[in-house]
Parts: sequence; C-alpha cells; structure tokens
Amino acid sequence: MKYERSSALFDEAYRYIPGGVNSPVRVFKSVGGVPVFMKSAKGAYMKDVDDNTYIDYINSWGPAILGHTHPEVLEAIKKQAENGFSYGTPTELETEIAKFIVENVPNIDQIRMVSSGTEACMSAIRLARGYTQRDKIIKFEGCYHGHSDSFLIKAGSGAATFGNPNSPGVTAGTAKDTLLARYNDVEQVEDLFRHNQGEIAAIIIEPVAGNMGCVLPQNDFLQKLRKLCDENGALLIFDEVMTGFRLAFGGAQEVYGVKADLVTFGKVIGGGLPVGAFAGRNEIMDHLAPKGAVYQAGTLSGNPLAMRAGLTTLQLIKNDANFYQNINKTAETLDFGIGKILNEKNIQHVINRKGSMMSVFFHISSVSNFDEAAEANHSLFNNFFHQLLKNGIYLPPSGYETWFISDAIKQTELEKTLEVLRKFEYSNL
Ligand code: KE4
Repeated sequence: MKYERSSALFDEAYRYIPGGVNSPVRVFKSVGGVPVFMKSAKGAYMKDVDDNTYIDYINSWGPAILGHTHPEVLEAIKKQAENGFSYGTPTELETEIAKFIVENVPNIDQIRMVSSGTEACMSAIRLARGYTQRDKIIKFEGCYHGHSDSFLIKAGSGAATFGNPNSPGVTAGTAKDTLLARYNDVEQVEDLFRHNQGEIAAIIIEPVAGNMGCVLPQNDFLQKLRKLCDENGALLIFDEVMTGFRLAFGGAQEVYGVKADLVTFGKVIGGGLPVGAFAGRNEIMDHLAPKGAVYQAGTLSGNPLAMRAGLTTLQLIKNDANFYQNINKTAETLDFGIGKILNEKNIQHVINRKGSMMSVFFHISSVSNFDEAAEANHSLFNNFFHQLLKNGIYLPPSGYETWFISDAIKQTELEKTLEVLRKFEYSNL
C-alpha cells in the first residue's frame, strides 16, 4: 500500500485544522502512522486518495449500518435536496420520523432531534437535572457520551485513547457534579447514592459500552441500575448513540428488557448525515422548551436532508425481517474466525461482542470495565491494526473503540479478512 497522497494531504491539513483532523479519533495518534484520507465509499468498501481499497469495519463509527452509499438512501437524499436544504421551520418530515421512532422504541412518547450524539446526551442531562431539580450525575469510567463538559471525566473513546480522560478546560464546578463508578460495579453505584442522597439527578450509561472497546453489562447490571434509580428518585439514561437501532430495532431497552427514563440516539438515525436525538415519556419531555422551562435548541435540528437519510435508513432496516439476524451472524462468524486464528497463533486475547458490535483485546482473558481494557496490550493492537490496514482491512484506529459490522459485509469480505489475519505476524511486543 502507498500512502503518499494521504501523507501530503495530512501535512496540508495540519496547517489549517488542529491536529489535521476534525475529530481526534480519526488521527492515528495511538496506532501511529499517517491517517488515511478517504475519497469514496460504497457498500462494504472505502477507497483512499492513493486508490487503496479497504473493507470497512468502522462504517463511519456506526452510521453506515446498511453499508456505504446505499442506493435507496442516496436516491432519497437527492430527491429531498431538490426541495431545498434547510428551512428553519417545522416540516411534516420531522413529525414522520419522530412518529416512526416513537412507535418502534419502547418507553418513549416524544423525541427531540438535534445534530450530534454530544448534543443529545448534553441535552438529556440538562433535562434530567431540570426535571429532578438535582445537580449530580453518575457516569462510568470509560464510557463516552460526547464532549460536553460534564462528560469529560474519565471519558472513553478518543479521551481514553490519548490518555486525557479528564480534559483541561472543564471547571472544578462542573466536575464536582459528575460522579464516577466502574462499569459493572453496582456496589460503587450504591455507595454513590448513599453518600449523595437526594442529590443525584440521573445515571447515564452506554448499555453496551463501545468507547473502551466493546464491554458488556454483566450479572443483571442494567436491571440493578434501574432498581437503584427507582429507589433514589433518579432517572436512568441509556446512551444509545451506538446501540440504538444497531442491537435491535428497539435498541438495548428491547434486548435487555430494561426501561430507561431517557434514551439518546445518534449515528444510525441519521444514516450518515448529522443527527442526534433524545427521547422519553411525556412526563419528562414536557419540561422541554417551548412547552416547559428546560431550554434546548438548534439551527439545523430536524434538517430535512438528515431526516430523509435517517428515515429511509430506518425504514429499510424495518422492512428487512432478517436484518439483525444477518448482521449479528456476520459478527459471530468474524468473532469465531478471528478467535480460531489467534488461538492457533497462541495469542492470548478476548473478543467482546454484542450484536454487530465487537472488539478484540490482546493479552488479557476478560474485559468488563475500563481498568481491564487499559490492561490489554494496546501495542499489539496497534501492530495488528497496521498489518490489517496494509492488507486492505480498515479497523478503528484504537483498541478503545468498537468495530461496527454493516449489512454490506458478506462471505467474500469475511473470507478476505480472515485470509489476511492468517498472515498476521505476531512479534511478542
Ligand atoms: P457525536 O457527538 O460524536 O455524534 O456522539 C457522541 C457519542 C455519544 N455517545 C456515544 C455512546 C458515542 O459513541 C458517541 C460518539 N462515538 C465516537 C466513537 N467512539 C464518535 C467518533 C468521534 O469522536 O469522531
């Protein structure tokens, strides 16, 4: 693989854009090397500016669940664009997608569209604080809910990747209201409620964590959090920016049978265009402006192009009775195939997988929280990443990220991926 053009473009980007990227996780800082500049994507594949082609296991960090540039989504966006790009007024289309989501996701009566997962989670926390009249929130180490101040405390994703889980610029006043617990440690959450009685507005959690690598809830962890919230008058917020419409059409609430008070969305519901959302029952959502006093707004919230891309994506998923069975089966086949090869190479590893989300951790036998994710051998992951990259397999450029399987990845792509993996040279890093 040649990366000359990516390299030249990165140098130029570095001159005008901080770190050369508009989102830190895209830079190859943790895995090393020059970030690859893409110029096109179709189905299971992306093509870079040096005309190298890759099988894509990031899928834009989740949104491209159908695969890239699905023809029906493309057609729908083109048609919508002929009617204009943005009006800044209510549109029928916003009601159509809101109704569609409310009718398909458990325990929500209303939904507010925004333009990113960060906005969705930031607004959900403000609403929870306004509704409960309490200030504190509980988040989990290694979980990432976007880059608003309250969340950049022991955050996952890029914050963990670059070793700055507590970002400068977040004031002590803000940080004091964010309480931290270890993922899957219900005793720590009980302690926090005991020591902050009547002060905790909400718990916010990734019901399946994807920002410390993929980490699953264990021993009825979500059910226990539900019970603690009920006992302490706090709201349970499921951050389903990754899991929403990915784990199932009803998301993690459907898969785990746990009722959240607020649910946030992003990624898939925009089909690749900028969309986030937060939703809940009337009793809570009615506190949101203009009906209630909790303010939240956005110039491009409900943008018609993004709504059309999202609604078309969701309708295509809904109309395919085998959609989730297929992508989950693909992930299982990849999981078992990688596991078999790494075992044959005597490489100790663990693969965490839920639905079509998965990640590989090296030199560790189980990962159930951020500390264990950090104990994994990330140098070996970085080596693994580059050996696959130069053979046309594009993984998330960090061991603290999740792989996302799309419906465009079929037997051909799986066979090619496993063939590359068999050649993986394992130097004992
Ligand atoms: P955005 O603001 O990036 O749309 O969403 C923030 C967010 C919220 N909640 C969860 C569970 C998320 O995974 C995210 C964003 N995920 C990262 C990937 N780990 C986005 C990639 C990036 O930061 O560029």
